Amino acid sequence: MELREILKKVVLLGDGGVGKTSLIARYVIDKFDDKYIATIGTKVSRKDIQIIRPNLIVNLRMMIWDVLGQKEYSKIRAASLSGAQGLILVADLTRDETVSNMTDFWLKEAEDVVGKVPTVLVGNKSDLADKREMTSTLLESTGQKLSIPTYIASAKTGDKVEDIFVTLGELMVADVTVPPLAKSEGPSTLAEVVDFIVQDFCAQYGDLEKAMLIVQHQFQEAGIDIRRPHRDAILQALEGLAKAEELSLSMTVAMVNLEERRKMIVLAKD
Ligand code: G3D
Ligand code: MG
Repeated sequence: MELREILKKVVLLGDGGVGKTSLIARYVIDKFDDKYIATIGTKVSRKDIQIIRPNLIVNLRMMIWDVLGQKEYSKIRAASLSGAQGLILVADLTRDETVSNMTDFWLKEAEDVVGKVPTVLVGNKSDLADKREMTSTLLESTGQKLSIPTYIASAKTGDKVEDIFVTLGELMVADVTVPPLAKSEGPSTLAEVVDFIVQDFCAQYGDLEKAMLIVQHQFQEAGIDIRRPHRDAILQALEGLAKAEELSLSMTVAMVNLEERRKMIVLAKD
């Protein structure tokens, strides 16, 4: 299991009053690190999410930029847009013109600055029933035409808000891969598998010295003779390593690692 730490800049765009600030406020619970850059009217919030793929855990930190909605401030916005790696374009379902502006104005402006980057379209205020049916349909067909994921959401009720950011996160890390472990060269005997797991544990733990002490302790507890490792003893030691990872990394990382290592041990040749 490989672990990657990735930082991405996300910018929300759309007409004034569509709900950009409200969507961010709804999604970003921890406002501890919020910064408000008053002079350029831009606020940056932070949100960490974890994306799990086969062989890979991505810890994604999104820096979410809420920029000025007035069309006139295009130069200031260009500065805020620069370097954006993901876009969330927002329209207000109760105002038709915000839907057409989303693609005709905002998407164009963004592409002029950053080119094509992962994007999600949002029709916000789905809780306001009147007038929203027509604009939802228009928005969804726009998204389909452009092959951009589209959500009908509500910052007020929270409906689909998490999906917007998670989908964008997944799109932004879609190109993050790990070199596949060549089957023929991968660990195959029990000793080789143990060697691989110890190295993998140390690499993920970060502090090599401490990691080796943990390995040593867990192997001793399980009564492992490193020259002739016994399968059941190793499986027992893996539990101990997982406990250490749960404390130092996270519950999810520990669980995914444990499952994968167990499989390797069970499949290894004596
Ligand atoms: P902006 O940042 O895009 O300019 P804001 O938009 O987030 O400031 O929201 C503009 C107004 O719309 C706010 O109302 C806000 O409460 C409201 N709003 C945002 N999202 C929703 C939603 O999903 N449903 C409803 N019903 N209202 C929403 P005020 O009155 O504070 O200006
Ligand atoms: Mg705002």
